Amino acid sequence: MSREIDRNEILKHFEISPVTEAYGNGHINDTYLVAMPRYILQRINTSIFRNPDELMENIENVTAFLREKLREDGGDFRRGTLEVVPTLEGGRYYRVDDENVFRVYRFVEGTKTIESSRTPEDLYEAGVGFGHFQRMLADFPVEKLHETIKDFHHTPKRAEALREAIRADKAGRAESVRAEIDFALENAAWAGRVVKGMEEGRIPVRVTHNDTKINNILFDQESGKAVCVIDLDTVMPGSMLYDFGDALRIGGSTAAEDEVDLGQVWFDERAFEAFAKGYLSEMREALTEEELALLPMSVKLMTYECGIRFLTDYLNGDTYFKIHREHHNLDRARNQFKLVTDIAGKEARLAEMVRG
Ligand code: ADP
Ligand code: GN1
Ligand code: MG
Repeated sequence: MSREIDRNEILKHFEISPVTEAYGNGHINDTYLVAMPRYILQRINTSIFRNPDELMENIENVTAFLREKLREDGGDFRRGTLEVVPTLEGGRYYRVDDENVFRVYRFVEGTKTIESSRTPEDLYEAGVGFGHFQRMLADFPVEKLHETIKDFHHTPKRAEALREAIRADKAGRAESVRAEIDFALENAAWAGRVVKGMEEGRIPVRVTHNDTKINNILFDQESGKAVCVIDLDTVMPGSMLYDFGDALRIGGSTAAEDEVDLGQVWFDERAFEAFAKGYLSEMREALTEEELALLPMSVKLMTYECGIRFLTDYLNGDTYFKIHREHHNLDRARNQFKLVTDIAGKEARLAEMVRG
């Protein structure tokens, strides 16, 4: 944050107030329960999401749609979707200045996120969660959605951005990462597969989440079931292959995204099997033959794409992803490329799992 912001001052601008109600059956005193719902306050990253109006319009539209769906289906409409809390003026965010734009969500109670050490059961549930999210949004009018980050998963354009970063070599690092650059460029040939399929109308354009890290699902603390898909900033028109592949990029790896000991970084076929089973329990009917056939490839594709994004950022001098140590982005890129190679060797087996 560029300057000190008093968060309590910010909160005064939102429609947040404790709710009281008469409580109990006492005969003497007047007793009230003060229900003080919890909230999440978030500063929107406006250097990445440059148009908060469009961003919040997307989120408002999608969450209102989901709430209605959940109500119709008898689902948990209170916890099953995010709920934007308006400002006193009825706005969807409060702006202090260009860098300090805040929003508030209702806190989804009784849930947890899973950051690491995922079991097959967790992955099955994550698959159900993301699959259900997509199924509920199947008839959302896709043309209503703004593209909050242009060409977010356009892998060939990501490869072009890498080439540009190599040419510019702003941080003077290109020579030291020749091997990674070679790997990235050698693999660029197949990376247009999904984008091309969409452009040619063979792969359907759907409403997709586009950032399906496992920690973007809230799971019920008691039952472990997926309750709510969060982090809706990148909900845009896209391919379901983006969401499927991206979830397993993280969920299917035996190590963290920035593990430097590559001997520990493998793609876990059982994780794929569990996630795919959950996802397909919601989505199998809706998918085309081509989408089904491309599920294994989508994991390799999204892992490759993320790898080249990390490498590009490294070459540009670490301006996009937050880093916590020197060469962090390079470590991440190497890690993702190791996974790409491992997934490639396992694709045939993964395809068998999809066929069931
Ligand atoms: P980022 O874009 O930085 O990943 P998220 O929107 O995913 O931000 O929020 C970060 C974390 O905050 C989530 O992983 C989750 O643990 C928690 N969180 C966000 N929104 C809610 C909510 N409405 N209720 C409960 N927890 C939430
Ligand atoms: C970012 O914000 P977060 O951590 O959920 C990125 C994703 C990448 C991911 C890599 C808007 O996700 O696309 O896959 O890092 N989000 C954006 O860990 O660029
Ligand atoms: Mg998140």
